[in-house]
Amino acid sequence: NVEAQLNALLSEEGRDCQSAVQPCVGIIMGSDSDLPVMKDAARILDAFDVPYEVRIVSAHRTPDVMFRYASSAQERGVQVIIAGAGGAAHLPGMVASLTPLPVIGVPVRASVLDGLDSLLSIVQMPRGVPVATVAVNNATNAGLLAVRMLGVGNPDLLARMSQYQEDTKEDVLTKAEKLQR
Ligand code: RP5
Repeated sequence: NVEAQLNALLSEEGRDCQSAVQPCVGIIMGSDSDLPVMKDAARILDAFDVPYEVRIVSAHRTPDVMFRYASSAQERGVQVIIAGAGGAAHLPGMVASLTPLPVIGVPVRASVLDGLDSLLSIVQMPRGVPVATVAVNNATNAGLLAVRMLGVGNPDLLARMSQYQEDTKEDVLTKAEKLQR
Protein backbone atom coordinates (compact mmCIF):
# COMPACT_ATOMS: atom_id res chain seq x y z
CA ASN A 1 0.00 0.00 0.00
CA VAL A 2 0.96 3.65 -0.32
CA GLU A 3 1.88 4.18 3.31
CA ALA A 4 4.11 1.12 3.39
CA GLN A 5 5.89 2.21 0.22
CA LEU A 6 6.33 5.75 1.46
CA ASN A 7 7.61 4.55 4.82
CA ALA A 8 10.01 2.21 3.05
CA LEU A 9 11.19 5.09 0.88
CA LEU A 10 11.65 7.44 3.80
CA SER A 11 13.41 4.96 6.07
CA GLU A 12 15.59 3.81 3.18
CA GLU A 13 16.73 7.40 2.86
CA GLY A 14 17.00 7.84 6.60
CA ARG A 15 14.63 10.78 6.56
CA ASP A 16 11.44 11.25 8.50
CA CYS A 17 9.52 13.91 6.63
CA GLN A 18 7.04 14.37 9.44
CA SER A 19 9.70 15.55 11.85
CA ALA A 20 11.96 17.21 9.30
CA VAL A 21 12.32 20.94 9.30
CA GLN A 22 9.99 22.92 7.07
CA PRO A 23 9.84 21.19 3.67
CA CYS A 24 11.15 23.42 0.86
CA VAL A 25 10.07 21.05 -1.88
CA GLY A 26 6.81 19.21 -2.37
CA ILE A 27 7.12 15.94 -4.29
CA ILE A 28 3.68 14.86 -5.44
CA MET A 29 2.48 12.16 -7.79
CA GLY A 30 -0.80 10.93 -9.18
CA SER A 31 -0.51 7.38 -7.86
CA ASP A 32 1.63 5.17 -5.65
CA SER A 33 2.53 3.39 -8.90
CA ASP A 34 4.62 6.51 -9.74
CA LEU A 35 6.73 6.05 -6.62
CA PRO A 36 9.49 3.89 -8.15
CA VAL A 37 10.18 6.76 -10.58
CA MET A 38 9.58 9.69 -8.25
CA LYS A 39 11.81 8.43 -5.44
CA ASP A 40 14.80 9.49 -7.56
CA ALA A 41 13.85 13.12 -6.90
CA ALA A 42 13.82 12.37 -3.16
CA ARG A 43 17.26 10.79 -3.43
CA ILE A 44 18.69 13.96 -4.94
CA LEU A 45 17.09 16.19 -2.31
CA ASP A 46 18.47 13.92 0.40
CA ALA A 47 21.94 14.21 -1.12
CA PHE A 48 21.71 18.01 -0.94
CA ASP A 49 20.04 18.03 2.51
CA VAL A 50 16.97 19.79 1.15
CA PRO A 51 13.88 19.07 3.27
CA TYR A 52 10.87 17.81 1.32
CA GLU A 53 7.49 16.20 1.68
CA VAL A 54 6.04 13.35 -0.39
CA ARG A 55 2.32 13.09 -1.16
CA ILE A 56 -0.01 11.13 -3.41
CA VAL A 57 -2.25 13.75 -5.03
CA SER A 58 -4.39 12.77 -8.01
CA ALA A 59 -5.85 15.46 -10.27
CA HIS A 60 -8.77 13.29 -11.37
CA ARG A 61 -9.25 10.86 -8.46
CA THR A 62 -8.81 13.34 -5.61
CA PRO A 63 -9.30 16.79 -7.19
CA ASP A 64 -10.27 18.33 -3.85
CA VAL A 65 -7.02 17.12 -2.26
CA MET A 66 -5.08 18.50 -5.23
CA PHE A 67 -6.82 21.86 -4.87
CA ARG A 68 -6.07 22.05 -1.14
CA TYR A 69 -2.46 20.93 -1.59
CA ALA A 70 -1.62 23.35 -4.40
CA SER A 71 -3.44 26.36 -3.00
CA SER A 72 -1.86 25.99 0.46
CA ALA A 73 1.70 25.09 -0.59
CA GLN A 74 3.06 28.63 -0.64
CA GLU A 75 1.71 29.58 2.79
CA ARG A 76 3.16 26.35 4.21
CA GLY A 77 6.63 27.40 3.08
CA VAL A 78 7.02 25.12 0.07
CA GLN A 79 9.16 26.85 -2.57
CA VAL A 80 9.19 24.38 -5.46
CA ILE A 81 6.76 21.61 -6.40
CA ILE A 82 7.83 18.49 -8.30
CA ALA A 83 4.78 16.77 -9.78
CA GLY A 84 4.89 13.40 -11.52
CA ALA A 85 2.09 11.72 -13.41
CA GLY A 86 1.46 9.26 -16.21
CA GLY A 87 -1.08 8.87 -18.99
CA ALA A 88 -3.27 11.96 -19.40
CA ALA A 89 -0.90 13.67 -17.01
CA HIS A 90 -2.72 16.85 -16.07
CA LEU A 91 -1.51 16.99 -12.44
CA PRO A 92 1.51 19.31 -12.96
CA GLY A 93 -0.48 21.76 -15.10
CA MET A 94 -3.44 21.85 -12.74
CA VAL A 95 -1.14 22.42 -9.77
CA ALA A 96 0.69 25.20 -11.66
CA SER A 97 -2.65 26.89 -12.23
CA LEU A 98 -3.35 26.93 -8.48
CA THR A 99 -0.03 28.27 -7.16
CA PRO A 100 2.51 30.95 -8.11
CA LEU A 101 5.33 28.56 -7.14
CA PRO A 102 7.54 26.96 -9.82
CA VAL A 103 6.28 23.52 -10.81
CA ILE A 104 8.54 20.86 -12.31
CA GLY A 105 6.70 18.15 -14.20
CA VAL A 106 7.92 14.55 -14.45
CA PRO A 107 6.27 12.55 -17.24
CA VAL A 108 5.93 8.99 -15.95
CA ARG A 109 5.96 6.10 -18.41
CA ALA A 110 2.70 4.51 -17.36
CA SER A 111 0.74 3.38 -20.37
CA VAL A 112 0.81 1.61 -23.67
CA LEU A 113 2.10 4.81 -25.31
CA ASP A 114 5.46 4.43 -23.59
CA GLY A 115 5.40 7.79 -21.81
CA LEU A 116 4.92 9.93 -24.91
CA ASP A 117 1.36 10.63 -23.76
CA SER A 118 2.63 11.80 -20.35
CA LEU A 119 5.39 13.90 -21.91
CA LEU A 120 3.07 15.73 -24.29
CA SER A 121 0.41 16.22 -21.61
CA ILE A 122 2.91 17.92 -19.34
CA VAL A 123 5.16 19.79 -21.75
CA GLN A 124 2.43 21.23 -23.98
CA MET A 125 0.98 23.63 -21.43
CA PRO A 126 -0.85 26.51 -23.07
CA ARG A 127 0.67 29.99 -22.73
CA GLY A 128 0.42 31.55 -19.28
CA VAL A 129 0.75 28.47 -17.05
CA PRO A 130 4.32 27.16 -17.24
CA VAL A 131 5.47 23.71 -16.17
CA ALA A 132 9.23 23.03 -16.35
CA THR A 133 9.20 19.56 -17.88
CA VAL A 134 12.00 17.02 -17.56
CA ALA A 135 12.52 13.88 -19.64
CA VAL A 136 10.28 10.81 -19.31
CA ASN A 137 10.91 9.06 -15.98
CA ASN A 138 13.76 11.46 -15.17
CA ALA A 139 12.87 12.46 -11.61
CA THR A 140 16.60 12.78 -10.92
CA ASN A 141 16.71 15.85 -13.14
CA ALA A 142 13.59 17.20 -11.44
CA GLY A 143 15.39 16.99 -8.10
CA LEU A 144 18.49 18.66 -9.54
CA LEU A 145 16.43 21.44 -11.10
CA ALA A 146 14.67 22.06 -7.78
CA VAL A 147 18.07 22.35 -6.07
CA ARG A 148 19.22 24.86 -8.70
CA MET A 149 16.04 26.92 -8.23
CA LEU A 150 16.49 26.97 -4.45
CA GLY A 151 20.18 27.74 -4.99
CA VAL A 152 19.38 31.12 -6.52
CA GLY A 153 18.67 32.38 -3.00
CA ASN A 154 21.14 30.09 -1.24
CA PRO A 155 24.83 30.46 -2.18
CA ASP A 156 25.86 27.39 -0.13
CA LEU A 157 23.43 25.22 -2.03
CA LEU A 158 24.63 26.62 -5.36
CA ALA A 159 28.23 25.89 -4.34
CA ARG A 160 27.23 22.30 -3.64
CA MET A 161 25.61 22.12 -7.06
CA SER A 162 28.89 23.29 -8.62
CA GLN A 163 30.67 20.54 -6.69
CA TYR A 164 28.11 17.98 -7.93
CA GLN A 165 28.83 19.09 -11.51
CA GLU A 166 32.55 18.80 -10.87
CA ASP A 167 32.09 15.30 -9.42
CA THR A 168 29.99 14.28 -12.44
CA LYS A 169 32.70 15.51 -14.78
CA GLU A 170 35.42 13.66 -12.85
CA ASP A 171 33.34 10.49 -12.91
CA VAL A 172 33.02 10.62 -16.71
CA LEU A 173 36.72 11.41 -17.18
CA THR A 174 37.72 8.50 -14.92
CA LYS A 175 35.50 6.09 -16.86
CA ALA A 176 36.84 7.39 -20.18
CA GLU A 177 40.41 6.94 -18.96
CA LYS A 178 39.70 3.35 -17.85
CA LEU A 179 38.27 2.55 -21.28
CA GLN A 180 41.39 3.84 -23.00
CA ARG A 181 43.68 1.55 -21.02
C1 RP5 B 1 -1.92 8.64 -13.23
O1 RP5 B 1 -2.30 7.43 -13.78
C2 RP5 B 1 -0.81 8.33 -12.28
O2 RP5 B 1 0.07 9.40 -12.23
C3 RP5 B 1 -0.17 7.09 -12.82
O3 RP5 B 1 1.01 7.37 -13.53
C4 RP5 B 1 -1.22 6.55 -13.79
C5 RP5 B 1 -1.66 5.15 -13.45
O4 RP5 B 1 -2.14 5.14 -12.13
P1 RP5 B 1 -2.56 3.76 -11.42
O5 RP5 B 1 -3.67 3.21 -12.24
O6 RP5 B 1 -1.33 2.90 -11.44
O7 RP5 B 1 -2.95 4.15 -10.03
O8 RP5 B 1 -2.95 9.26 -12.56
